Amino acid sequence: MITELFDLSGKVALITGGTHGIGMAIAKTLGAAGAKIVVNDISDEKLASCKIEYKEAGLDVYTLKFDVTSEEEVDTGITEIEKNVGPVDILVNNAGIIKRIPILEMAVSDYKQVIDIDLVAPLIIAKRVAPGMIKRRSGKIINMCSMMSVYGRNSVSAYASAKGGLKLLTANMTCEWAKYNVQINGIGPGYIATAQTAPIREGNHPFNDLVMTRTPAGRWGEPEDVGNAALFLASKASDFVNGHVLYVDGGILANFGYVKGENDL
Ligand code: NAP
Ligand code: GCO
Repeated sequence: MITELFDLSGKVALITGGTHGIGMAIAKTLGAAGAKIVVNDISDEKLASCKIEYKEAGLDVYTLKFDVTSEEEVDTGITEIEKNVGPVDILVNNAGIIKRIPILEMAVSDYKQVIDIDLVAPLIIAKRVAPGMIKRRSGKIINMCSMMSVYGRNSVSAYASAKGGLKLLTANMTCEWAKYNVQINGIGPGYIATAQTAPIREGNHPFNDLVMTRTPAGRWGEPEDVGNAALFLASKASDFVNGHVLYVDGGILANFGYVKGENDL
């Protein structure tokens, strides 16, 4: 049956930063496909409140607090997951931050914090779970990249540096681990309506016009759009897809832009 391709029954999926936003959408989608869901965050409050939302979606999730940048906390967290839920079959490195600061105004410490969370943390967690995947000759790793893995723009230098690096870290994980039947891919969302983009989306922010003009689909993406792509990369349907970044962007990367007008030139 074609649906068996997307059946995640019996699989354990860890989604970092899964208490809201894109991470929650991914977790809900993978849970609906049968996976046992584990979400992490650094906020006790968000870990507690998300359980209610997941329950309303018919999902019992295992929640775990750890800072994805801490090797010690990651090791302790994964050990707890392996003991209480099972070995991690699907890792979604979703947790991430952005700081919108022009380069000359940005403290190097700000740059390093974004790199630590958005680029080094996916490495830390993948290094902890990949050995088990390699031993079992089965695993899926999904790194949350961005259209900023290939584009820059004013004020997001740290973020684009991290997401660009994550695109190539995904490629290098593939070079070393694909031979063990581990598939490592990225997802590159375009502009998605979440808390992270609220500052440049809400209150008639002019950035809205830019997103509408540059996105051929003519809308902001929804977290569920990304969740659907994650289901493909977490399932048997993508067993020969490796080192790839799947852009979920409404066509923005395909579009140089156009002049608004009668002929949309
Ligand atoms: P979001 O609403 O800001 O959620 C980010 C999540 O990461 C939050 O749950 C946050 O926890 C968690 N997190 C941050 N630092 C952490 C740490 N040190 N340890 C553990 N968890 C941590 O962002 P989003 O829009 O859902 O985006 C999710 C991912 O998609 C990010 O990697 C982002 O870069 C990427 N992305 C987003 C867009 C977009 O348009 N929204 C586009 C492309 C890529 P707290 O809330 O407790 O801080
Ligand atoms: C920004 C946005 C973007 C999105 C996303 C686009 O300030 O330009 O936050 O960076 O988060 O990464 O794909």
